[in-house]
Amino acid sequence: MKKTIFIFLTLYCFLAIVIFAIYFFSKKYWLTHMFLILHGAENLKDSFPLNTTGHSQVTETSEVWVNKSAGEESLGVCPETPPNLLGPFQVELETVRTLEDVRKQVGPLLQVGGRYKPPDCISKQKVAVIIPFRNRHENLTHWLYYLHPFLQRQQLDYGVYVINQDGDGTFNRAKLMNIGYAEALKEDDYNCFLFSDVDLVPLDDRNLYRCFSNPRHLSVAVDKFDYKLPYEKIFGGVTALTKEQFLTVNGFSNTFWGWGGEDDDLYNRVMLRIKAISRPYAVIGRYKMIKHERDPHNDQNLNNVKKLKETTNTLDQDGLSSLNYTVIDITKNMLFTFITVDVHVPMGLTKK
Ligand code: UD2
Ligand code: MN
Repeated sequence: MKKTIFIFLTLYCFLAIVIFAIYFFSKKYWLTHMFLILHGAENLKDSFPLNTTGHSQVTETSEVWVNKSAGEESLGVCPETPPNLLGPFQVELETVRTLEDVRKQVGPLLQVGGRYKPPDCISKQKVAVIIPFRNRHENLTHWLYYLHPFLQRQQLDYGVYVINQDGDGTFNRAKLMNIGYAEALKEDDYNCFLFSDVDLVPLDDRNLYRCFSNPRHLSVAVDKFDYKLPYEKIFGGVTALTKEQFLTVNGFSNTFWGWGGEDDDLYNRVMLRIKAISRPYAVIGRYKMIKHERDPHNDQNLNNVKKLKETTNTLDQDGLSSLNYTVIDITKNMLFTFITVDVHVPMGLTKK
């Protein structure tokens, strides 16, 4: 009898030890499990190194997870309304600014060529900002000083292309725009083109430098014109067209030499092919034009007025489809890509 009781007690103790052991190990597993869940590292437990244990390893692993989640693949699309806009802001153009000052101020956030992407979201559009240029360096410095922070507040994915007409032949703003379009597309798959005079500084960052469902005229209230449209059909200054819209109108005409008319011709093209434009409200589309005289070799060309009656006939032959030019030099710095081009000024217009 004693022997039976002894065997029974031994078995009982053995069973108790086994049950306790099972309980002990399973509890430890659940504790670890709960810790991982609380630290958001549950999905990484399989990657724990086998030969290390302890909290420091767990923490390190969960940090890796946090870093990964902050990477670009996990970024959301930028909101329709950028969250950090100022609305109206002060612009003063008296201070003498150098490119070096501007580079120090806004350069660190940019990539070579005046390129920028918002760090915390993915922009829906990729915007090429095209500036027609010759010998307006002071204007360009002011423009860069105000526009880079402005475009960044708007969370745009953008690049700035300054298209510099070589030589002193008659200026051709519209052809420089077409060249900017073609050259920017050689670099990246831009789907929106923002054409801006170098002397126009916006006064309200709710005026979004992106493309809309119709070609957009942005500079609706310029100080020089008393903050009013000088005429209803004006389409000069700052405009934005998607790649598709720009192709539909065959770009600008290449044959408007000298001052005037090229902007009205683009308006005609848009009205013939797309039939509508869009504009921001005048209270938002406000600008300062940096004061300037008419430049040399950019006299008003009365021939351009006559050409405006011909847009219907010229649209298909004259534009992106007939664009020819020679790139002389491409220079990139942190603030912009500077492309010097020979626009093939016709004989007889080379000096005036
Ligand atoms: C008006 C239009 C402009 C254009 C022009 C006629 C507005 C607000 N502006 O501007 O878009 O249609 O009439 O051509 O509607 N440029 C140089 N160097 C030169 C000459 C011109 O860089 O030697 C560039 C520069 O970007 C300048 C732009 O061309 O801002 C237009 O020339 P403008 O400023 O002399 O013409 P403006 O103010 O009469
Ligand atoms: Mn001007």
